[in-house]
Formats: sequence, structure tokens, C-alpha cells
Amino acid sequence: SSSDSDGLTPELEKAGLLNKTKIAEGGRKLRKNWNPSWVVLVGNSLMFFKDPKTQNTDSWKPGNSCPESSVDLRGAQLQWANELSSKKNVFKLRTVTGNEFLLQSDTESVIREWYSTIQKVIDKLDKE
Ligand code: I3S
Repeated sequence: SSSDSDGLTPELEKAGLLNKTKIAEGGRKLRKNWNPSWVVLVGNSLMFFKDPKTQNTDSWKPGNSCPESSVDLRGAQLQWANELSSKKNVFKLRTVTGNEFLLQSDTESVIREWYSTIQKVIDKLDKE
């Protein structure tokens, strides 16, 4: 990890571009709207920023702006969800508040790494 373990600054675990759609909000189903998203895993939070390629500024950079949305991973659940989409390499993230997201990459190794990294954070939080 790139940050100092001072116990105050959350550690950057992972960042990268994934396709994302929110499919439920507080347990209520939403219409899919897939978009590329710059996903950043820091500490206990998964943060979604606008795709840098669709932006004309550096405002997506963590520190320069707020994320579009942020997910608390405590108590969250991950599962592979290829049956929920015609796209391949899809998993579902469900938060304790009943928000559900699908995350997808055309590259299997990329989505597998995201899955296992997020799962490790969830497991760590479960033990606290
Ligand atoms: O699971 P669905 O509802 O078939 O998901 C597809 C639709 O949401 C579609 O939008 P419209 O129904 O508004 O045209 C999206 O464009 C597709 O991407 C969704 O399916 P995939 O299989 O890509 O997740």
C-alpha cells in the first residue's frame, strides 16, 4: 500500500476503471444505467468517481473532488452475478442499507482482483 500506516489516513487499497450500474436503492429496484466509473477502494469505503475520460478536468482525482457516491463496506455482501446481466464478469455488491450495485469488466482478471480485494475488506470488517 502506498500510504503510511499512521492509523489516521485510510489506506488506498485499489483504484481503477469498471463499468457500474446501481440496481437497487434501499431495497427498491432501479432501472439499470451502465456507465464507466473510476472506482477507488480506500479504507472501509468504495468510492465512485466520474470516468476521467468523459471529463475535461482533473476533478475526478481523489482530493480534488467529492466522489459521485460512496459505499460503506461494513456488513456488505458480494456475489458473482452473471445471471443478472448479459455482460460477462459481473458481480453484485449489496450494502447493509439495501443499495445494490453491479460492477463489471471485460477483463476477467481485473474483475477477479476487485472481487477478492473488496471481499478481504468485508471479511476484515466482519471480524472487528
Ligand atoms: O436486466 P435488463 O433490464 O435487461 O438490463 C438491460 C436494460 O436495463 C437496458 O436498458 P433499457 O431497458 O433502458 O434499454 C440496458 O441498456 C442494458 O445494458 C441492460 O442489460 P445488461 O444485460 O447490459 O446488464
